[in-house]
Amino acid sequence: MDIEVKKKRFLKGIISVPGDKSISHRAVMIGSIAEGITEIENFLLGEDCISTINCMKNLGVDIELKGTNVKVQGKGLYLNKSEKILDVGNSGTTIRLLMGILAGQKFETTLTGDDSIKRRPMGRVITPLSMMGAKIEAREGNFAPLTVFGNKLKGIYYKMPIASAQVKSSIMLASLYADDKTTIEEPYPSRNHTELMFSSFGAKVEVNGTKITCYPGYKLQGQKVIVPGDISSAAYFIVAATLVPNSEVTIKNVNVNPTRTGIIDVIKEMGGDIVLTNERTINNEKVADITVKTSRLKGIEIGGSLIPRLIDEIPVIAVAAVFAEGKTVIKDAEELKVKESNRINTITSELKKMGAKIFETEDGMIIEGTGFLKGNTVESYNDHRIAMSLWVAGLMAEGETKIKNAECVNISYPDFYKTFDML
Ligand code: SPQ
Repeated sequence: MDIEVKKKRFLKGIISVPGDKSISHRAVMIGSIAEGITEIENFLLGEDCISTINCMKNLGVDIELKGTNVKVQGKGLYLNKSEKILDVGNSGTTIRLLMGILAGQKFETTLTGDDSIKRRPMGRVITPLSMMGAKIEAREGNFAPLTVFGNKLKGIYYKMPIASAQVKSSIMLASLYADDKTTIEEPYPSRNHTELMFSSFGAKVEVNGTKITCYPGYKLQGQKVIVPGDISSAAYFIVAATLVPNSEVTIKNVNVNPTRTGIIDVIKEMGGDIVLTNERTINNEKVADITVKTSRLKGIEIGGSLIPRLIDEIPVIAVAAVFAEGKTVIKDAEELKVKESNRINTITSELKKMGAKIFETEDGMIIEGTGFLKGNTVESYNDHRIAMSLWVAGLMAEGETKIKNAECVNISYPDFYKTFDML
């Protein structure tokens, strides 16, 4: 499906965005290996999270989905062998976290996914899980399809070469099956939803700076989980309301976990007007309403420990940078090359087609703020974050912008275009 978007004169309204993708995945997986019932409210009905539900069902877990409510009948740590090859679709979170659970099972499981998943590196999870005692056979040792042979696991100390919540979470899940404690050290803190959910389900986790220690032997007990709105989805409204003239948009009930709020810090540092109200804590996660008004932006430098806090928002930050005064430099973001698409390359090439002065670097991009884009036909590369970023670019471009393969937003935000049209 192709979609067309035109320049907007203003955006006004109060909206909410769907449930957080990272938390939705984790609630189903952790609920599945807990004891008793886990009830999830405001679950994200995106294709990625549905892939997680389907995989867990194939592993013998009873899961009922009614609207955005999910009821998981926990099986405890040990699941049933799947009769089928598990298909994770487009979801990196599903395959990498699931590998951690499967490493400790008493059977083997084969996992595969779509063309994008088959290109994404799995060695980063295979290495620590193998150190724990799992046997994993993967195409070229690094790619799906892959088979995880469950085994008795041992606790390890693992220093992660990259900050990745998926690698950390995969090891944490495997640690539940280990004979002793496991400590993981990250170069910078990545999103900590697994740590917070482990604690609320009764697992023992200690966090000391960038070191996380998990202890086996604690019973996980099913919980009620209310999933807050996804800040990665809110990011498109934050940037659009900042850029489009005469705008004021409030996004209600957004997860503002400090490991995810890099987008707010960056847009504020660029000169954006963002106010958080109604701040509260639900299921250990911070939640707030976010109000954004049109502002003039200036270019800044983004790198270091900020990167894991806004990794998925970098394509839409690049759009903001086009309309900022001066130069924006994004560095230390090589991880973008191994997402659903090579996001350094894809956002750069498509914004260039719209007339942006944006240049690819080894670990990020440089954007000269020209304050101008012209509509053109652009490609999503079947990457939901690229499609949504290009939509925001289209709201600011002269003329019409046509986004090809725009239905990929279904991965994380099926009502994305509809919600924008409401404003
Ligand atoms: O699940 P997937 O496909 O990896 O999704 C993405 C996204 O843009 O939605 C990345 F492509 O988000 C990741 C994120 O980049 C979700 C995630 C998580 O839930 O733990 C962590 C980040 O990945 P990583 O590799 O830095 O751990």
